[in-house]
Amino acid sequence: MKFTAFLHQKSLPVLALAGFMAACAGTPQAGPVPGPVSGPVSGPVSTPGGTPSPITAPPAPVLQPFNLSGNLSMDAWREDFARRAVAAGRDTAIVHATLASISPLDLYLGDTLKTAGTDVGSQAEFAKPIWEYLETAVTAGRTTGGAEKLADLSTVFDQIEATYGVDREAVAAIWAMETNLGSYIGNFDAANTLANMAVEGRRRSFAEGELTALMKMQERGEVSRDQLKSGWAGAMGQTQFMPSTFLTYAVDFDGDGRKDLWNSAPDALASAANYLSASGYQNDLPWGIEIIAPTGFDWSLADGQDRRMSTWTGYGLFAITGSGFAVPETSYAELWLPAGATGPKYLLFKNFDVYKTYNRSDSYALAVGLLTDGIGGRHGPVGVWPTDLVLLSRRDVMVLQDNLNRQGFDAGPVDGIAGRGTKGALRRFQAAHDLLADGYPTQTALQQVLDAS
Ligand SMILES: [Ca+2]
Repeated sequence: MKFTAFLHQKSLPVLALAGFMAACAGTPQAGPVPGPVSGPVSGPVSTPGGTPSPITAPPAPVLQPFNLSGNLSMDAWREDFARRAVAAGRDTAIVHATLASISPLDLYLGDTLKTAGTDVGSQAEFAKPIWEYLETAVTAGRTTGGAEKLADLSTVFDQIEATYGVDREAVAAIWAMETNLGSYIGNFDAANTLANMAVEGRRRSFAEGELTALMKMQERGEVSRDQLKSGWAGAMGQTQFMPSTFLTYAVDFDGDGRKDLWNSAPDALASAANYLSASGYQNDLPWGIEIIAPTGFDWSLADGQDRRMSTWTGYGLFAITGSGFAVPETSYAELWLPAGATGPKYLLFKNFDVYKTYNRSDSYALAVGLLTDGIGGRHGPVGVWPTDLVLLSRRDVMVLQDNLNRQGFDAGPVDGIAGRGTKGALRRFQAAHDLLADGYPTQTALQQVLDAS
């Protein structure tokens, strides 16, 4: 009950703060009310004998007033959130230090609503054809740079593999993908970008949870306030950890007593390996294997279901490199067609889903997978991307989703994002109409759906 104690402090700024908070929250509290106290209180306590006993608990520090941020919504949110943080037991000085310098960012609170921070559809993984995304994500610089890092830091990677059971190429691929191997870690203040996200509102609960984690990181003495740099969405350091992930998975691998994901590559890489390991990484299986299939293969089997490798080989699939599948017959994989039946095709294993714990997009996970292979000297894909296909705009996708839903093929919400739900509905439509059932949303496929309406 530190909040009660802090209200008892008779300083004008706190009284003003309490009145302001009551006005904002609409609660019937006009000022500091000495209500029931269940925790330690400051001030003399009378004993039955009438003799004052000494104070046993130190007085809770007063939360200093904040300077105005320049945005009224931000100021009101901050007063309320700071009060709740202190009430929940956060250190008063750290609450203040975390929130004192926040200010509105155009990215979140500008007039033009260029809210890249909250609009999934505007993220690069979803907006471009997958081959355009991969052109910028899987570059020669990242694969050769990653291979050089494996050589430069071979001892560290030996220790990471031994400790966490995660392949070095996979860790380096995440590093390459997230911050270009530590060369760009973002220059936002994590507290400020998360505060802006909270004020913007659509992800307020998430952002407040991450701010709380940021405060706990400081309370533990693992980080200092001034080092908390992040990307625009609050992910920090060379392997881009959100504060809540940091709290659970960050490690001090170089042994200097600090979990420095910003400046220490060993700390950042071991933390990423720790996270991948906890997410279920399997070091005896690949993330995926590019395949080719016999003529007349039923592409509707790319339905998101895991099947045994013995089943896939029975259907006639084999590795495009010509070698056999170097995985157990009893292992499970999913057939995935990132660009339909005419593009590169993959069997995906558990590690693909592990990559998606970093970023839930399939395109992201494919980029990490291709970087994993490329850093290991195996460059893919062998197949050619069908760049001649005419893809759908976001508006076209909404028309497709709406028409699939009307015809009883559940495409999910009409959101203009051709995710797995939409592709699955299209695949079922195609199968029902004896069309090539690869579920890939092209202009041709849209026209077929419209013609059937
Ligand atoms: Ca360290």
